[in-house]
Amino acid sequence: MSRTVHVIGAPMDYGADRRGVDMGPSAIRYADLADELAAADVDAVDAGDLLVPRAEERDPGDESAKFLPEIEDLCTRLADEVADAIDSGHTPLVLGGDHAVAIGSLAGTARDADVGTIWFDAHGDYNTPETSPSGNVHGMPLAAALGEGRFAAEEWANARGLREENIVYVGLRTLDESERDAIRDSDMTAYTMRDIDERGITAVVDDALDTATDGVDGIHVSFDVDWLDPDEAPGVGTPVRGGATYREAHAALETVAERDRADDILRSMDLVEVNPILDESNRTADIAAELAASALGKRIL
Ligand code: NNH
Ligand code: MN
Ligand code: MN
Ligand code: MN
Repeated sequence: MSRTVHVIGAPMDYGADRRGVDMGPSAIRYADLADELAAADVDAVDAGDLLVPRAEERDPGDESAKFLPEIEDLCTRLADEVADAIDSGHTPLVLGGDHAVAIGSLAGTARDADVGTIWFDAHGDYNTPETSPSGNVHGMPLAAALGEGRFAAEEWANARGLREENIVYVGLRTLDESERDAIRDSDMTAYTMRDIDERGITAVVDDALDTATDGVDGIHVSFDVDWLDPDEAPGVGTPVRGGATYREAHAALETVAERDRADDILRSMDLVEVNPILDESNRTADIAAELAASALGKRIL
């Protein structure tokens, strides 16, 4: 039975300081996403982009969570589309946009199911409006989904069936002070780049999959391209050196695909934070398109 991937563009840059990440969906499509998905042997339906008013037309408003009403509007529509795609038996692939779009993906994928997630990211994305040093919502999606701090009162942002004990970070390398304590106190599991150095990426992802899939209906893979080393993926707004190599990133997602082949665990996926303005010859978008294929089952042999 072949899989149908439902591609949804979420060209939003309200959640980050650097403009340009709203062009991510175009850049990833231009990087031959359709051919890559065909090589993964999946059927793909491109649902186009959600409409997003330009940030320049809006006022950022509350400095502790900038553009939150605009993010609510986009994420509410995205959650509905993700949930509908899953109801039709399809696998949503959300193209960002900054990582705040994951609030919508998670709310949709975990609307009527128990869900775990693997978070590939340099960052923890676990700030709340109360703790964020920047007020940028792309640093908050996991806290929003879990209803932490002020997000307890933002029902649209809460991912009903997302279970904290099934959330696993892979390859963290920079955290804000407040996030570090909150992650330590949480029931989430966190593997840092150091774990990858010591044990190798496939062993770490295998453990992450065990935890993320334990007792749930499936997992959401949220892939922030700043997880990759900036030498590989320079087109990101918040680069941090010491990231995953090209092969580590593919091997990580090939490991997800292998588990999915055996146990049918992959419900939905995000590819976020591709910023074509900061990129070199679209190489970050190229890698993003390739990585989608690896996650969805493209094999070398
Ligand atoms: N932690 C910082 C903040 O809250 C940076 C977050 N930036 C990201 N997250 N790109 O993935 O602003
Ligand atoms: Mn569909
Ligand atoms: Mn992120
Ligand atoms: Mn990041």
